[in-house]
Amino acid sequence: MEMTMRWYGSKFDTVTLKQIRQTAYVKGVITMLYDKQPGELWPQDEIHALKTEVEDAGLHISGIESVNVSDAIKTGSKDRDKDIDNYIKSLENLGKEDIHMVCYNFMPVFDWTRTELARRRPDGSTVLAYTQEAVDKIVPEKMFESIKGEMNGTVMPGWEPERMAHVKELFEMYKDIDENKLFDNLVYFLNAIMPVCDKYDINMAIHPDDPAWSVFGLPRIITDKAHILHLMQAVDNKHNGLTLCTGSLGTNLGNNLPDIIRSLPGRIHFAHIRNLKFHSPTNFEEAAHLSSDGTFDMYEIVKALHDIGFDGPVRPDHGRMIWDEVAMPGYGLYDRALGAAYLCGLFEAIGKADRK
Ligand code: DNO
Repeated sequence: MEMTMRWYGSKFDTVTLKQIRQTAYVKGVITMLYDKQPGELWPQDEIHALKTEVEDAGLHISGIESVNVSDAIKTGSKDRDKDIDNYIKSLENLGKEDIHMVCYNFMPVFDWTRTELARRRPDGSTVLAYTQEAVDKIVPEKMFESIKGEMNGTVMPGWEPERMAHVKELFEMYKDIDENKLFDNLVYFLNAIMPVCDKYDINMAIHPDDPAWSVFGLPRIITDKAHILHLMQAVDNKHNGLTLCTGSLGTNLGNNLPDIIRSLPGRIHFAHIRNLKFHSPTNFEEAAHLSSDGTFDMYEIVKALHDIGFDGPVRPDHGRMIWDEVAMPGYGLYDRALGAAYLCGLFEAIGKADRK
């Protein structure tokens, strides 16, 4: 595995490449052209400029998160083929720049959903949190308004104001889309892009739905082992793989994370590792990475990744906001750096114990 950190680009991130570079065990960043809208073409010169900036700081690009998929592709509406053409060209441009891993999601309207961005924990740190009760009380159009004030002035991925201004129309687009249609549209999309992925050896890593169940009545299809295996079989190409996101799949306490990992040898291309603390099955908050602070056994998760020979990029996912840092919720430097150190320790210990 390779330890990485997500970086949104110098225009958007409070964390600098220099700080990431000095986090000794992090050699790569997961980044993106953050101002591109879903469906927009990623020009090669812009990718090249981003790559040069990262490499000038002594790091490299380990993968992209995300090249976002447009709602036309997700709903299969009339602009889908145009948007898929742009997606293919964007992948080609990434391949030409020697970038071989792309994370994306197929969640309708909202990307990940949280109801609080700064829940205070007993130690005074703040974290992202979710309660189903809060979602059930709110109309979807008000969702963005309700969390906007806690974004610390940043633009959060999946919650771009440009998209959120059209939430009503977005919901309208999905009114006839059920799980089966959404799944078919995903398969159509993957079949269309597999040739360019084969040509440039690009691993596509779908991000699970977060939380791993339907919100606001919208269909969700990447929620558990059965759905993931179904997708792997429907497009049986090694470039069609998963982002193993413990914090997303783990929202459903019925999901056995080590078992999901062990069922996917060769198909996990990227790992997001973080912990959650549950107060009830539908009320949880993000915790520090270590096992004892939350619900998941991080040793078992890392051990399963090690045992299947996972060798892709890993990133410590959302961190708590600690030490008075002001940053994009979940994406401050301090707690993610602590998380990366802890995860590197687990990977090193498990790897060495295995060789003895
Ligand atoms: C949130 C992230 C997601 C993720 C996308 C992948 O912090 O994990 O926004 O990047 O779902 O496309």
